[in-house]
Amino acid sequence: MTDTRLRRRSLLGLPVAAAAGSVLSQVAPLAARAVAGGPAILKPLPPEWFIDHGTNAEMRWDSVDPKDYRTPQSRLFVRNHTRTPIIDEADYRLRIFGDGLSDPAGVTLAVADLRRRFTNVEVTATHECTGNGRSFFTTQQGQSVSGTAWTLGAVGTVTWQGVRLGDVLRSAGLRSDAVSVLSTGLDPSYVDKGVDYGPVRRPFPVAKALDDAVLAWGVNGERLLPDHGFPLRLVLPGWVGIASTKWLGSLEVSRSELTSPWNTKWYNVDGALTVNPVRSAWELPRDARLPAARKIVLTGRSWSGTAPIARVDVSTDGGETWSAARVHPAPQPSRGRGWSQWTYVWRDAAPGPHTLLARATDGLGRTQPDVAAFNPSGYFFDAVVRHPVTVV
Ligand SMILES: Nc1nc2c(c(=O)[nH]1)N[C@H]1C(S)=C(S)[C@@H](COP(=O)(O)O)O[C@H]1N2
Ligand SMILES: [Mo]
Repeated sequence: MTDTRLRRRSLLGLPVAAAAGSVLSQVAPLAARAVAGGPAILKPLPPEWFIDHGTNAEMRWDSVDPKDYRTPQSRLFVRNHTRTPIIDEADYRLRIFGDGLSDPAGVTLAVADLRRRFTNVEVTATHECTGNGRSFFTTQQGQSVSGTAWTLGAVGTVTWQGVRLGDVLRSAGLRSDAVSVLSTGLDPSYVDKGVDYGPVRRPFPVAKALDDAVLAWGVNGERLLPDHGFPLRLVLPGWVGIASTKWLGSLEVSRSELTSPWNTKWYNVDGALTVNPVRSAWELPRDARLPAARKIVLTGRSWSGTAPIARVDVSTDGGETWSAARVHPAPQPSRGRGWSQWTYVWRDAAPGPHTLLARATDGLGRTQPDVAAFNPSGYFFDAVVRHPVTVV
């Protein structure tokens, strides 16, 4: 579907000149405007918390507080295809339409309607970009890939507040033969090498919508920040970050398979990517200098898109020998959607350089390989990362 802004406005059934008088009104979608000439990300990005990648910002693992299971929204990574739009909640409506509904004209809902009419739910889940770890294809495997050179910080774990998408679709008249839902964002169109691909949008199966998808207005008990999708975003727990459309403008429900470049051209390796792989990170800077001690307490986290982490094995000698880390019980049981924290006590470490490794295995036996499967876009780097440190 070619979802031009004009079409979106007319679908919403609201006047085109919503922001009459402003130059932005000619280019910005209804109820959304990017800050022309301003930063692509609006929240503060202190360098001790974030690595700046332009329109994207990566969480520094060495800034993670081992006492805090969840990632504060202020510290959550940001991945923007274009820039964060400012949306006025008073004007905002979510449009749900399509031939997968008993009345294809569908429904229009404000966030307040969702909050009032449907059971409010919370889901704690690890939220991660498909390209997390991408830079290691190059630095660890010598391969050249395109895209943001994330290390391992395009990930966080948060508790989302919202309503079940399944409840909303059923109340909107979901037909039993509906198969596909296409979510579309209200951010500016994505233009790459002179081609305008339209706004970020991605289809997913009705089965996922009915399983555990959430329409979220909150994170960790706060309202969503503009950068994370205010006033409403989609959340597909356990799935690749691109599946969780921010600034959700519409949901098209269809009796036939819908597609978009975001599941055919991008985020696709022999098929659209859906469930996140298993990965692990140390809560340390790269090249950390660790003061010599009889016991050095090391911490980290591991996560998987499908199941809770069952075990984590670590090596402090570049992979020669391995020991089990102590995996902490999850404080936020939520169908095992969140990450696991772990601790390893490193005894009698000799001064000098060392390479730390961590390999997690989830409850379905999925684990981390030594070498990640190459793909030119550098998705799903799930190999064990070699983490250099020096004991001083
Ligand atoms: N509308 C819209 N939704 C989007 C994106 C975007 O650019 N526009 N980026 C996607 C990608 S690739 C990721 S990884 C997550 C990032 O969510 P966050 O910025 O809230 O951490 O949002 C997804 N949803
Ligand atoms: Mo992403």
